[in-house]
Amino acid sequence: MSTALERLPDGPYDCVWASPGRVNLIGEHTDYNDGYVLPFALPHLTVVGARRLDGPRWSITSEQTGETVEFTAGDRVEGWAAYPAGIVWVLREAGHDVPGAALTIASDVPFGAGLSSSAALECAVMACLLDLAGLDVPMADRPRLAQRAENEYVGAPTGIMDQSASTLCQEGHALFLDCRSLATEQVPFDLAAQGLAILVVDSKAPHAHVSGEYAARRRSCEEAAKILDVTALRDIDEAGLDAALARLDDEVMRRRVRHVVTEDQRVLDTVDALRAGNARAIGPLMTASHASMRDDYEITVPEVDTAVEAALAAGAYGARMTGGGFGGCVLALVDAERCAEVEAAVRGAFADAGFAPPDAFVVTPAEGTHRISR
Ligand code: GAF
Repeated sequence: MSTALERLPDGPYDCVWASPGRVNLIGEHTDYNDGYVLPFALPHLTVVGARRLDGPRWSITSEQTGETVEFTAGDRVEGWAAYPAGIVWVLREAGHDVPGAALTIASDVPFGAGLSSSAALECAVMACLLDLAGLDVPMADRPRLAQRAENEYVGAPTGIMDQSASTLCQEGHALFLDCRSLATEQVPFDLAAQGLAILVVDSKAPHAHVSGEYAARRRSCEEAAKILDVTALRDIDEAGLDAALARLDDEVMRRRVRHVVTEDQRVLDTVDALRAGNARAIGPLMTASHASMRDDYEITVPEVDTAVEAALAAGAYGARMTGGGFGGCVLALVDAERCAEVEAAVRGAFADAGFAPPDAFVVTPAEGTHRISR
């Protein structure tokens, strides 16, 4: 199968940039609570070729659909092209003189699978526009800009994890990000050295009401933080959890808070295990994270629960849904030589349950946003 880079139509381009999708190893719905996340970049890339145009006008062409969307400054763009248009908007808002450009996009990041295809698109477009403009905006400052584009232009109230992962991840590492200070640590994540692998199962579950449910979870956390008189749920640790829960009347809100507080601790414990070179130890943390998303945060669906259960029954050390939820992908930590067996078990369980067949692939941590010379 050809890669996105191979499918990118021949230029000429003034520059070509690539940004990856991501999986989150652990730390779900913690980013907008000022908490901790631990994503790594996928080898799946969104590649953008850019050619400078005269005047403040932009055209975006998708290699996949052949569709071209054109806009000028101040236009309101909808649909998939809202992501690149949002980047033009946010860079101009930040006072940058964004040159007109024709952008051509090819992508290997599965769309709608919870693997951050939108962040990959945003980050690669931003890299192209900054390159064309000759602007040296540090990589560390770019996720905030891309998140603002997604929040304020596209209108999705997401946190900062996906744009940070797509921009800052390094090959062979998971990115430990403190979403309050934005401090980062590249945590070595070389599973092959320990005979292990991460199997990704794309459940293909149809997403329904995702954005409304995401916004509702976020609102509930913010309301809880207000009641508890803290800036964000990050300010509550496990030692203070019971006392915090006792101050909340609403049972649903109590469960949301318990997920966020315990999930932050699981990220810290996962990072400790990886720093100690003990990747197997993260398995139970992954599985506990899944249970918390299923029972307390209520963001899983039968397909992902089935994938997790089948992977564990087939001998995975741990398994969990990754990403925003209501479908999407599951990660399973498995012995490298048992990937095919675990995959077959998940496929069997899906067939038994009458679900559409899932996709499955093994991933290793890849590079964040980078320039392509061609
Ligand atoms: C989505 C969001 F975009 C992220 O910011 C994050 O909240 C994630 O869901 C859940 O951890 O990917």
